[in-house]
Amino acid sequence: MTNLSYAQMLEASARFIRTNDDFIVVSHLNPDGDAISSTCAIGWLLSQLGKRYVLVNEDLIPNKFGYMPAAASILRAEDEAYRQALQGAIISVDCADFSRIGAPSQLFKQGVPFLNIDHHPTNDFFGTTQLIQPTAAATAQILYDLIQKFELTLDADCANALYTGLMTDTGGFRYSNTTPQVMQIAADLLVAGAKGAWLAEQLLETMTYSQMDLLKRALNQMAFRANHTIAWIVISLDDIAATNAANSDLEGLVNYARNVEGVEVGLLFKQIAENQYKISFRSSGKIDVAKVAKSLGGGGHHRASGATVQGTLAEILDRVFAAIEGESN
Ligand SMILES: [Mn+2]
Repeated sequence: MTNLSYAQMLEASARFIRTNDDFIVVSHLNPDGDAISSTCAIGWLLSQLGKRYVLVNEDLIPNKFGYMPAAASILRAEDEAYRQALQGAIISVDCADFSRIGAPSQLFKQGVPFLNIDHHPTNDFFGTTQLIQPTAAATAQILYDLIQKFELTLDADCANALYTGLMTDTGGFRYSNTTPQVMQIAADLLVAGAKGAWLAEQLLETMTYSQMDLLKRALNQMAFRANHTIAWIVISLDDIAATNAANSDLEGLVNYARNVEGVEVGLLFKQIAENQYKISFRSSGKIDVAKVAKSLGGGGHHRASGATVQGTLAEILDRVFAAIEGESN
């Protein structure tokens, strides 16, 4: 933990970037729009400052993010270029805890300077320098503030990246985290050249065939309990194989459960192994699903969280519903 104010953390982070020359930038596995755009935005900042850096992620970057030029340069942990860059200072973006970095972290050297930039309230302040702002809608919002510490002019590439993170983490500027400040930053990014309508079409409207196929299966077997206040969807390994769905094709699926009238918690159970499920929680606000997820070994935000749980589906359903009921009392 740190007692620094947000302004002091921004100052310390700017100093961290100025005083190091070589960087490794990482984000969480199964990266979403905010993770990828934040990685790209840090890359943009470091390139503007003439620093040496590599961007790396455990997973492949979905093609739909290819409009961010830096996305193509994001390495995998097994890439030689990554192994050669391992002396650098580390910057992690959008990771609530160290384990979320996944495979790239296994090669980190002990004792290197480590800047942890994130907006998850469950962030455990790993690293040597922290820039944590739980009231920020997205890590991209924090990066916008950080970039202001340098005398740089935003260009369209950086604006598109930051806008991507803001737009995706606010559900298209609809969630309660869409503050006046978020809209002011978004307006500034549009002025700087972000293609707002195109990004919304590309990231929020367009569906892949696999995504639609999977959605048909998901809706067919959506189930309810507790007077229709809880709705859930199970996606099995068979569903994923039959529809040839990528991780990114499951994005947003949980919202169909949450969006049903009267539902307080929507859940998605995604099978990842015979007896292992990744659970996504979405709350309409009454129930703090960050606490529910944390009680199951996961984490996240008040209205959106996740956990990975071992057991048979029947056992897991029992545990999860008990945890939700415990939180709603
Ligand atoms: Mn985020």
